[in-house]
Amino acid sequence: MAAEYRFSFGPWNIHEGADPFGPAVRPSLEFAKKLKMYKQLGFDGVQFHDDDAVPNMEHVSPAEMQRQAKDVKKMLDDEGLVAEFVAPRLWEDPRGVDGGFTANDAKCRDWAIERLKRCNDIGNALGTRLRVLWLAREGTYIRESKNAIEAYQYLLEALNTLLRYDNQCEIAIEPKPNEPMDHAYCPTIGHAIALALKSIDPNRVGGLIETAHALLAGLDPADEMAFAMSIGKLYSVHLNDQNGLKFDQDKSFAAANLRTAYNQVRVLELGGYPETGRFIGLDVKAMRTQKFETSHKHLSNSRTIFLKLVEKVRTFPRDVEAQCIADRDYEALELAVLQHLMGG
Ligand code: GLO
Ligand code: MG
Repeated sequence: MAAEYRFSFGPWNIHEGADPFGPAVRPSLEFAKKLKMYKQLGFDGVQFHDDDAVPNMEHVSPAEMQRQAKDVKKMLDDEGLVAEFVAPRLWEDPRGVDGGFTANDAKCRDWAIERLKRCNDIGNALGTRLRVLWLAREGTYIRESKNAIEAYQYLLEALNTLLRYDNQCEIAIEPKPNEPMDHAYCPTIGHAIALALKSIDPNRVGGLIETAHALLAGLDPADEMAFAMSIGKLYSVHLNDQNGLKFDQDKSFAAANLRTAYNQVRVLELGGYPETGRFIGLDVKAMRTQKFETSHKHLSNSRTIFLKLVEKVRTFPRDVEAQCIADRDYEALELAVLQHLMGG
């Protein structure tokens, strides 16, 4: 019996539809109501920003923060859900305006490290060891504004500080090449893993690969995943899709390119990802035009298509594949893949 995939998403994936050019178009759904939808949609894991769990974390004592996080853990337990990870949301605070870990202002760097520690404590209260670092504003709008060599050293120091602070936590770096910054540090999984290997505990640092981010870097998401898996460092994924080089679209999985999606599933299957017990995370947005009542469909649709693609990978005729490879007839292999995807 093959291991089952487990799915997760973050509460921000059910959203009001605001974009940089216009306000919200749908009402908000309160957190408790979102939690109720997880199981119905086929999901077992919840991805968190630290302030998704404790919204006023910057303004309460450590004890109060723990208390509130424990309340959220109770809500998860009641719904039969688990927290997949917690990520420090450094990018919305005024002190993170110039990045946190790589800010030019030492006071802002200190704040970022403190916030990372508090994020970690929230993670423990929620019952997850995994921390995700999406390095949103760690980069520049203008290269001359920072010393990039120093910036990478600051990032490494942030990793090491967290590893020392909690000897059980695991860290997944989520690379992205741009947006909101013009140029972000750690644009690819290669950068993330180089830092991981240089850290004081390489066994506890890996990556989370998001489809759209790899595409924005001009790379193939399946190959990025393969690279991480080849050294046991794929700690999570953010599956979605992206229609070329434009803003980060977070479209439903496979919506723009079915073949690229198929290859991500194929590589997850080849690498035995479900056996690792790690989650298939989604990071998808509903289209802005979607009505409130159906503004969760992008989640269940992405999961449905993922599972259909698992079937496609598992039923691809291995004998045909082997023969094409033996004959070095890659045109025949290409046709076989396309026909298989098209159902015959
Ligand atoms: C944005 C990122 C973002 C992160 C999330 C978790 O481009 O994909 O959604 O995944 O904040 O850290
Ligand atoms: Mg993401």
